[in-house]
Amino acid sequence: MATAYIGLGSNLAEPAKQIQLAVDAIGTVAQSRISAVSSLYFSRPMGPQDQPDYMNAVLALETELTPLALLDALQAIEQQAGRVRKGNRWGPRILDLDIILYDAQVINSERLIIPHYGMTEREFVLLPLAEIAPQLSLPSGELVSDLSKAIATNGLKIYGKLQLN
Ligand code: ATP
Ligand code: 87Y
Ligand code: MG
Ligand code: MG
Repeated sequence: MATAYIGLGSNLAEPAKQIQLAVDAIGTVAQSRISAVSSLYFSRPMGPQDQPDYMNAVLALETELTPLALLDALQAIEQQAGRVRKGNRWGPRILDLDIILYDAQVINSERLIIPHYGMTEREFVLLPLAEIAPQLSLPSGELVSDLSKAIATNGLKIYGKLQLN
């Protein structure tokens, strides 16, 4: 059994609702069980600014799926939510599910880079992750709580709670 940390993001079509629906859907993924879920966070868009504000969260998933099988399951949930990939990679989206960490594995393949390449610079990943796993270490040895204390909040705030059904 592995522990994967998944980042959730949405800035279209009632983002708070999309994040809760995604938590519900991840709860039905085969051979997997959600063991922790962060608060729901409001965040300002990072990268391209000409898009709506975001809702973000992070959850921990105990899973027997391989990293690629987990990516397939998460991409199916993105599709089911109605995500449409337009030309610009970092444009607005109804749902984004990224694998942040998968145990202490380091993966650099065409479809999958783990740890997620942006995790240490993104407050909307690090602060929710620190809420549920402050003592977690990255494969590099860095401690999540140390990284989260060093990052600017950029307006990130707790917006509400998510239900684990
Ligand atoms: P970013 O990756 O900067 O957060 P994004 O989430 O908007 O941007 P997507 O369009 O969701 O990017 O994904 C583009 C591709 O990234 C996917 O097709 C997937 O194969 C690849 N990818 C690589 N590493 C990961 C990962 N750790 N989690 C999810 N997707 C990944
Ligand atoms: N929340 C996000 O979930 C989010 N996600 C992104 C990509 O997955 C982007 C780009 C669109 N920004 C996001 N902002 C918030 N608040 C991330 C990015 C940051 C810096 C350089 C390039 C891309
Ligand atoms: Mg992303
Ligand atoms: Mg993504």
